[in-house]
Amino acid sequence: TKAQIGVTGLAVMGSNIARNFAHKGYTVALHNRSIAKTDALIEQHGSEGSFIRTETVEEFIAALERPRRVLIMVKAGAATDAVIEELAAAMEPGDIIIDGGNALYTDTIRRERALAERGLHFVGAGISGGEEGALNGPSIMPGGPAESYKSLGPLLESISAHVDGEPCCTHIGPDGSGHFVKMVHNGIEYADMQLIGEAYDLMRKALDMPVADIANVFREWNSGDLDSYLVEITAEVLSQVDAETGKPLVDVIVDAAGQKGTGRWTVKSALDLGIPTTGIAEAVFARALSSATDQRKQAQGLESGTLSAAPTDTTTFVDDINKALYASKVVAYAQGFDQIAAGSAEYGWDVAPGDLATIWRGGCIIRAKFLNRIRDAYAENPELPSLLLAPYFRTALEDAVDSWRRVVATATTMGIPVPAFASSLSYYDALRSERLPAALTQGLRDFFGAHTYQRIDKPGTFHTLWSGDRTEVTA
Ligand code: NBP
Repeated sequence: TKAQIGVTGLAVMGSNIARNFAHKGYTVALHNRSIAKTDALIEQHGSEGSFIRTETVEEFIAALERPRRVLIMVKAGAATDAVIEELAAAMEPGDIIIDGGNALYTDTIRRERALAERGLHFVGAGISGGEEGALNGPSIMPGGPAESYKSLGPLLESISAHVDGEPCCTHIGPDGSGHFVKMVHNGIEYADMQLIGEAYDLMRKALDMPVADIANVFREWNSGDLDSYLVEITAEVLSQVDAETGKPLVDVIVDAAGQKGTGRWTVKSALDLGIPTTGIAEAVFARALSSATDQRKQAQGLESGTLSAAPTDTTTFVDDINKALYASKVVAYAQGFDQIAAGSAEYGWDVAPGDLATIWRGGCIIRAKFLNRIRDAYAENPELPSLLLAPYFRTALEDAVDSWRRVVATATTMGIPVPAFASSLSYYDALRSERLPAALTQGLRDFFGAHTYQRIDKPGTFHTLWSGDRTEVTA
């Protein structure tokens, strides 16, 4: 028998996805650059399903039924290009190469073009869910030609997570769209984690709560509006006690956050598209600041000032933090969806935001109950100008706004950094402002650079003769 799918790159993600395919009844051809990983998989899990062990790319390709489908799960970047080149040389027109790694979407666009010229289909598929998701059901965001989804879709959907009977996998759009939305997904994940971190920090520093109590608060929140994987695992991490010192584990972990690049890519793309993805940007910068350990060390002892309006009631303030977290999270998602809409327009992808809300409900790291609300919002109005303006979220934000302001004000007087809470509140306030100081910015730009401005009371473009008699002329 031949295999319906081949997986090359059998590190943690690839081997778990290969097992997931096998568990669903598919015969899976296995390949890895070094044979050790292939053998380890066969030895430890060979009895879980039908696998074909292969050593060379030629053997691997020969083991597949046609059209061949090969999923690449190697380190993103140059390794992916090397593997694609080897596979493409051995494959035939009509065959499908799927890249399930965290590729940069512009690489995916380039690769699809090059492979299409050789008659091969290339599908850049964002896969989220980490190790556990890969094995038991990830959220899958495949781009590439619609035609290849016909043959590939059923396989991918069968291994994906399911929520209410629906797969967490759908065709996102052409070429790089799948990896683009996966990138923004990761950006939202950064924002989500930063907001959770700020909520935790406030409970610690403004309320002096023991870590174990904070863990309980998150556990409780996980049964309300904030019900989500990240809130759930926050309770787990905060409950962990270090065996060596007996302290909460979080107190012995170095407070410098790492990053692999998808958050940075999201912000770079947001800058290029001109979309104010401020929540994600604050989260990426907060990680960078946390890692500036030497600078931070030298800044120890800077005075915090004399203001300090500590909250008087713990229960009330914890509830305020809950609302601030929810509202800021809605802002982060609203901004992420704006970026996806802009990317979709820029590249002609026609991405349906409601589909994303649907497939992010399960399997992925940002899975959350509130994605049902986002899905409903786009079902009701696919042309929503902003997620914030969907009736449900509008009401939720208006209900939360006093709490949100109290949290940011308290943090500010106490000298507790809340970049993501504060910037999302400012975003909310800027968006709802009738007039912004951008009018002054335009005046300044016209003054020093003759960049011109428009008037609110008549059409046309104008310039003031700032260095002359200061009369206004039509530009
Ligand atoms: P890694 O990203 O650590 O990659 C290891 C794999 O790449 C091994 O199979 C290795 O082969 C292979 N490889 C490398 Br490195 N260079 C190669 C080359 N030049 N030619 C052929 N193969 C090469 O594995 P991972 O953590 O399982 O992630 C796989 C992909 O999935 C990545 O793109 C990652 O960004 C993405 N992803 C990861 C997660 C996660 O939670 N880890 C989640 C979602 C997506 P070898 O065994 O011979 O060294």
